Amino acid sequence: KVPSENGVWERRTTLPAPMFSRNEFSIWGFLKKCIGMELSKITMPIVFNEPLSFLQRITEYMEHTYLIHKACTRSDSIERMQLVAAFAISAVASQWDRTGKPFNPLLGETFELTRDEEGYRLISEQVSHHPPISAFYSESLNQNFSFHGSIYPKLKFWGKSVEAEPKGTMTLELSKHREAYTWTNPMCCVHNVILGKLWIEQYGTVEIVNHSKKKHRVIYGKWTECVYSIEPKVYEANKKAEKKSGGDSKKHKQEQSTGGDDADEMPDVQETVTMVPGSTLLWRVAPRPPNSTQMYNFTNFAMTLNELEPGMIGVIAPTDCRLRPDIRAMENGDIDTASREKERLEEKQRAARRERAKDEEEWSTRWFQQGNNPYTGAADWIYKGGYFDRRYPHLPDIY
Ligand code: CLR
Repeated sequence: KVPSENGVWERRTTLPAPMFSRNEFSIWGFLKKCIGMELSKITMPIVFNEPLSFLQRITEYMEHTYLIHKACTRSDSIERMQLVAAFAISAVASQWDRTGKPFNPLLGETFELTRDEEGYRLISEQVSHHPPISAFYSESLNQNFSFHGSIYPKLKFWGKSVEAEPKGTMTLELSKHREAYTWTNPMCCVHNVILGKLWIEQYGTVEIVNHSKKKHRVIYGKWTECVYSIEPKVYEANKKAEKKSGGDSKKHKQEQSTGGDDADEMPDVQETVTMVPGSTLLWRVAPRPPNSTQMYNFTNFAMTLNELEPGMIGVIAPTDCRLRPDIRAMENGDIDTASREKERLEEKQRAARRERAKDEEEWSTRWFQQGNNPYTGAADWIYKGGYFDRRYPHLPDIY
């Protein structure tokens, strides 16, 4: 809460303390005791965490919301589609090099993000504990769009790597244009959990469906870097010419990470996207802040997520992640308190579950209800409304 020189409050650009060194800790030394166990049930030592809840981590999808605002201003549906595609890709850019494990949200935990200056607000809730499911709903303050979905991160342990499949549908509705887009997020793989340096890869096909359109543009680029759009004919012609001239006709196949004893080398992050002449740039990633490497490789956006802004206390819901004492202690560099508090909260959650079982009481979610996606029919979690009326009686005491 540091007021800047002219007395206006500004969002922080760093965390209160640098991260704890992970050098003396081997993930493998820990994980090998857990082979065959279901990964979501394993409690990892807290040094492998980052001081954000999973609800906050998925809110990073919102970092480049300006792309949706821009899409809303376009009258041409093809231009809108390109910007939506850029949004879907840019939404996962912040995951690059982010190998810290976010805190598992407690059942009923919520996270609110109101960004007046970026013209949107978001509410998310942990709606299921086993399996872990997080639902979110965001809307622009000028009623131009809503973006919502649910994420069930299905984790698989492959030996050398951990693979996360973010199950769940993303839905973007542009109300003025009466358009709805849906897509699913790419797979995420954390390499070298046994030896070598941890690094993150995201891959797989992300098909963005505007439920009424044919192919008009080719969109290409890299999730860590930038996205371009181009006329399909120009793109194909260029590829042909490139093949003829024997130019870099693309790419080593990603080898399966189960084989071999050596570490999977992390590709160099250089400017690797070659721009095809005639392309328009849709999005480019911003550089990470200078202190990022000591701060869990956070982006500027991520740095701000757990900040308690002036006037927030007593206004945000008492279940909000920012009020979790374990995450707070960790971001302050107090790892012992963080670890103790984490255990206390998890035990409190178990005790509450036992109580409910005794009374044969079912857990009821607060802001979302189970339903079907209106466009794809897939199982989904639908926002019930009401969070921003700011009446929070009878919320569970989870901290
Ligand atoms: C990536 C973006 C997706 C949603 C999603 C689902 C699962 C997340 C993943 C994201 C990021 C990486 C992640 C993973 C679950 C576990 C893994 C947080 C947010 C961490 C890095 C694993 C750490 C464990 C090692 C230290 C062994 O759309």
